[in-house]
Amino acid sequence: MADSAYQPSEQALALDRDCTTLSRHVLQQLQTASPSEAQDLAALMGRVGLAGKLIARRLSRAGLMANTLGFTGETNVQGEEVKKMDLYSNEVFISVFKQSGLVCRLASEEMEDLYYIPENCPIGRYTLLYDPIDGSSNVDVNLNVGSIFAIRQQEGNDEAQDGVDLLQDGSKQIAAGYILYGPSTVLVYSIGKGVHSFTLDPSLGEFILSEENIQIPTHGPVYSVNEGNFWQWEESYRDYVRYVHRHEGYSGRYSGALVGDFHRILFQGGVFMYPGTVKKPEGKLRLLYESAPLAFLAEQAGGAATTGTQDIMDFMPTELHQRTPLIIGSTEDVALVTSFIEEQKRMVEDRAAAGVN
Ligand code: P6P
Repeated sequence: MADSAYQPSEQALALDRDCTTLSRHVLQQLQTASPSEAQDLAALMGRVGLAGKLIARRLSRAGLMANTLGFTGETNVQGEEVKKMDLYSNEVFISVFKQSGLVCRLASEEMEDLYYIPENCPIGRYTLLYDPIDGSSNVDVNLNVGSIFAIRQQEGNDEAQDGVDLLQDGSKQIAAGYILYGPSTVLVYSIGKGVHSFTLDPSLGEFILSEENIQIPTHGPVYSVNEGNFWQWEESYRDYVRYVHRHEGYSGRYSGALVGDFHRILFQGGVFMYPGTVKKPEGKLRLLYESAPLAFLAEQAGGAATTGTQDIMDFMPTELHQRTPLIIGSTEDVALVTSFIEEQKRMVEDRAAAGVN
């Protein structure tokens, strides 16, 4: 009888996929790593998934629950009005990672200082940096929001509790990703071995693998920027927007939530940018828990991320809530934006050389 190799049925393949949970996927990628490192990262990613499920559950019923929509009346370290979902989501991450046993410190957009979990610190060598709800102004109008996270190894014992070891470039991130709360809840992450997405199956209560090794197209039609700031930008950014206005094949898409805008570009290509403005010359977005995690993903997916003059992944922060301008997405589209920046720089240098002010 011919030796017919076993051909799994469609059903068997579907079941295999349903069994590829987040923690399982991390372990599969870390087969050559030390068992303890693999187990730690699998556990940490499982915890990120739990935080996402808790936040998704609250968001799905936000309009029906007291104390969920609207503002708390407080202002955070960013000088922004705190929304009730910001506070709730921040507390979700604190509770979830307290019980992780692995994370000693939390750095959050919503907390001025580092949050220490003493019971974890003797053993826990990890720091979680996160924006618990990115784009929270969208919550009250039921539009997409996200959580952004990065995981770094603690270096030294941080006796002064000032987290100086966190003020390092993006290469120190050992994992990064985001959770997008949209029509479905999607978790996208990388541990430096490609970018992968998982979709929350509410009937299972599990994030199930939906896309592996995502690659950003080298060019795409989307440009994503708040054109309401047009007159606050440097001329080079205005020149770029004039270019896309005058050329076929570009579409403006801007949701007011970085995670959703980046997610679209991750799959369809294009560029997102938040340049410095007159009010915020250093930009609005925070490096350690917004731009750097997404830059990690972008580079893992074959894309690019820059401040306009320096790769985001190389930028050395001087403070925990460091802001930078952000241009991120397809390599060709990011390069087109930076070509206008370089052209402007050349013009200024030429005028200076000619003694023209
Ligand atoms: P603007 C949300 O507040 C956020 O941090 C990002 O999610 C988003 O891309 C940006 O700010 C929106 O800022 O100034 O365009 O409203």
